[in-house]
Amino acid sequence: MKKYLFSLFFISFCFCSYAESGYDLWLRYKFIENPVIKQRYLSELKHLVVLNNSATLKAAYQELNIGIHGMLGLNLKRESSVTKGGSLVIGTESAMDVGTEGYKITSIQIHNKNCIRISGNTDVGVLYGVYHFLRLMQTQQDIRNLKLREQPKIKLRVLNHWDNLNGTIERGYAGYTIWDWQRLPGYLDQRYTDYARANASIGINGTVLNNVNASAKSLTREYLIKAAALADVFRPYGIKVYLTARFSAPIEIGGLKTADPLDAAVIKWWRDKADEIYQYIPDFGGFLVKANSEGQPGPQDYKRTHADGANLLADALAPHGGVVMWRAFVYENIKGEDRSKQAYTEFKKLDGMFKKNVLLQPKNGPIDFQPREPFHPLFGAMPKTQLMMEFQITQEYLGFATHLVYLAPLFKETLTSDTYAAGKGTTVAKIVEGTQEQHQLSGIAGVANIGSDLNWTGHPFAQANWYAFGRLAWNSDQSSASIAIDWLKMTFTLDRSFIAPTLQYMLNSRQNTVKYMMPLGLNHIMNLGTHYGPGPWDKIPGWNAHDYHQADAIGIGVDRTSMGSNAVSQYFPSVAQRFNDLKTCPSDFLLWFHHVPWNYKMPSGRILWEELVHEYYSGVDSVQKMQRTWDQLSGKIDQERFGQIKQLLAEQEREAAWWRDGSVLYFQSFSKGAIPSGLKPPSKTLKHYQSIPFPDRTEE
Ligand code: BDP
Repeated sequence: MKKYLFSLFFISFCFCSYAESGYDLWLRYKFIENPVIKQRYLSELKHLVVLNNSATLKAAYQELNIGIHGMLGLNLKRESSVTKGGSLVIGTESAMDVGTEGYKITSIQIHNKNCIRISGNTDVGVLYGVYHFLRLMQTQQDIRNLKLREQPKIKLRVLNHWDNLNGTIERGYAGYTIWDWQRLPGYLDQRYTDYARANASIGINGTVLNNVNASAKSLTREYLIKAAALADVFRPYGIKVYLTARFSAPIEIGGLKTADPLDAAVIKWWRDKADEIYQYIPDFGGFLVKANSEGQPGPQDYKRTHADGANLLADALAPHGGVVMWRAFVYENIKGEDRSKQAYTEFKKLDGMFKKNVLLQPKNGPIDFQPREPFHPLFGAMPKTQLMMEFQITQEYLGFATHLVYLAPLFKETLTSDTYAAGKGTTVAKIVEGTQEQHQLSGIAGVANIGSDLNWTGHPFAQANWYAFGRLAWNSDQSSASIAIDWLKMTFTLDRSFIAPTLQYMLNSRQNTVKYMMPLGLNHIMNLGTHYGPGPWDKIPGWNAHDYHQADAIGIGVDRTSMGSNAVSQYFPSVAQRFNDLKTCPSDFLLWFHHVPWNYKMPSGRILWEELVHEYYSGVDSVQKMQRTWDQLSGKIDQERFGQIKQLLAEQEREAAWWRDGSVLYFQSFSKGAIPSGLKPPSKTLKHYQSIPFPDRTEE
């Protein structure tokens, strides 16, 4: 018992010792100063009854203890039955209508005593309920007369870590990997538990530990044992471990001559490998695979299809209940075809050919995590295939960990898009949830923004993107604002005079960033090497930014209409027609689908050239406004994070102006238009902006 209490103390000490460094994320459990609320909570929470015994309920109990101790200064002993009023009772019940991960939080009379009961069919459901309850307290909600019922809409809610075995992270901007491969399995960093707590608190139930550009080494015994140690830490928190599988692993670590998916020795190799993995990790989630994409090996190397490749792995995992998440991010295979069309061309014809334990994972849009993309046309186009969503939480194309960009509006924009696949209202969310076609499996993945930085994500506000991804993966009906409010209250303060302005600029931040980077549907015009800073002029072997904007003396944008590449035809007719017609195409996607004359009259009354310039300028203005607002918030939160954010906003402003001035001058060299009156022309020449060196910390 003593040892137990000590470890509890140790956990809470570790999690809270860095005052306001950001390490505590949204699980700060700040002491409640308001005497009325505190008193009310104290009267409701006198006893803590834990009905079942399991590692997960132990974790739930520990979390309640950390939380209640932090917020109320109270240490509640673990009791096993209700004897008094004011008991918080946690435990499973049978046959509840909340599925395997859902829960209920109810104010209820037990043996004539007033209690709050958190229950689910499974321990992990109860754990999720506990985190919800703690959120109610952290945001100081009324905990009387509770009648809450929650159940996730998507089954697999997964983080994708693009972490390499050497410690670097592809497109990671918050330091190095948190997986200490060298010291695993012997040394279990406290961070692993805190990582699991944070994820469980938002309902994440899976993590892919390594990069999609995979090393076969991660499937060797040496690394499987290390991964198993992480799985052991995560298991009580309901988180399954997955690994990326390099398609050529049978050759590289198996000594075979081929990785042909139809070869008997290859089939056996993967079966044996799966059997081996499950010996170490009995609840292993499965494989994530990037194949025949950007130089990665795959089934097409042997003239086989993506379905042949995915099914090979699916068969190996099936006896153990594992799944294959097969990525649909492919291009360049069909030379000369518009890149935005290639994944659809490749995969649509394979609909219905994947095994039951395969999920096909396209990115949210058809190109590559750009600041704004229309939804991927594969959503809706493959009704017989379980389609899983891949979002990018790490801000590869949205200012790394320097720019404040709240991504919930981006995630929601995609999920609420109507595909019209089965008529009006067939949203991307419905397809991803699997309800549209009654699929067995459903999934959503987010490329993680987590690293070894003290605050996990580099920018303090980037934590909100991890948080929002989890909350939306659970239920995408929630609004970006309500999620941001919860996050702000738990992460910073409940002070309304802080929340109101901060919320406003969080909600506007993504659109503002689109404006100063790639307005009106522009995309892929960043520096092509680093993916940071403007590069509409950029050209490197194999890439030319011009292909993506096609600016010339007449206009700008890529013609993807029926007169051009006809990418619009990959959408269902109502959507295709809307995008195809210049008049009905939303201005957010104008230059994505159309090559538009510079003097085209926009709905605002301005001509396109002037509209474009205005977008760039108003994007930068908004960052300046954010800075001014932030300055006025001094003193409302801790100095550490206030100061960090102030500095980051200054960087963001500098870089937003770089984007604006470089892009506007470059596009001006085609449009020959003047900078509209009232806007201050860039102070330097285009050459100057083109020669600004890019930050060193890149993957190239
Ligand atoms: C691109 C990234 C690259 C990734 C690739 C992918 O630049 O580093 O490997 O996506 O998703 O956006 O596979």
